[in-house]
Amino acid sequence: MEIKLVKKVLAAHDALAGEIRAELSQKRIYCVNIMSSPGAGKTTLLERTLAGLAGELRAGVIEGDITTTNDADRIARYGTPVAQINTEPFGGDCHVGANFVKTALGELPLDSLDLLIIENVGNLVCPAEFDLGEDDKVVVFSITEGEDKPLKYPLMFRKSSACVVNKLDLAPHLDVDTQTIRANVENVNPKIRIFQLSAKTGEGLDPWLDWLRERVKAKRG
Ligand SMILES: Nc1nc2c(ncn2[C@@H]2O[C@H](COP(=O)(O)OP(=O)(O)O)[C@@H](O)[C@H]2O)c(=O)[nH]1
Ligand SMILES: [Mg+2]
Repeated sequence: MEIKLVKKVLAAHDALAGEIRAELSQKRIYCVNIMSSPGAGKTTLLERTLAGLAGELRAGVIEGDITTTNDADRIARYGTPVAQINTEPFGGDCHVGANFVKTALGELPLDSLDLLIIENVGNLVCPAEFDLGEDDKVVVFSITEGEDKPLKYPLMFRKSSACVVNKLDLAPHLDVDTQTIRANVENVNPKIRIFQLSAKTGEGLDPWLDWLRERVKAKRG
């Protein structure tokens, strides 16, 4: 009985994700869902990305957090349309659900966007389980998290088209081997595209921006 109910809820969720995908496709908006542990650098990467693509691509952002509007406030400074989702009033979900995205879409000027970025709730497990109608999932992984985490939390890496290995500027101060991180990410997903960069300094950002430009262009047709 209980299992049937869970199946029904998940089917309803996936149907909603399908509606979102259809709506975004019809409007030719490329959508990327950015996921990571708390603090890996999603918002900092977004800030760099928005600055790097300013005047070139029209971006909108959906900010997912359990509570606070901190990240939406950071993004709004770039003049980017942003919709904040807080999950706390609805049980404090550890991920963004398709229902939240559907509501947030109503707050964004979709007819004037090329690119929609969803910053998911900080969590290395749950967000990977949900289809949001996005074109790509991307995992941000900070080199401070430990080389073995892609092996221990493989689902997010498996589901992602790209992995941004962040905080490269800290490498000289840490006992961490970035090649081992790379090998571990590729071990769980041999097809994943890996970008090594520092969202703080901007080092290594260009290949990531180029990848996004290509994806947006492909969606525009
Ligand atoms: N040294 C360093 N710190 C970073 C980098 N990217 C983000 N941070 C810092 O990490 C903390 C969390 O970043 P934030 O973007 O809020 O992470 P989020 O929780 O994933 O959105 C902040 O103090 C950032 O300044 C980076 O590339 N290098
Ligand atoms: Mg954030």
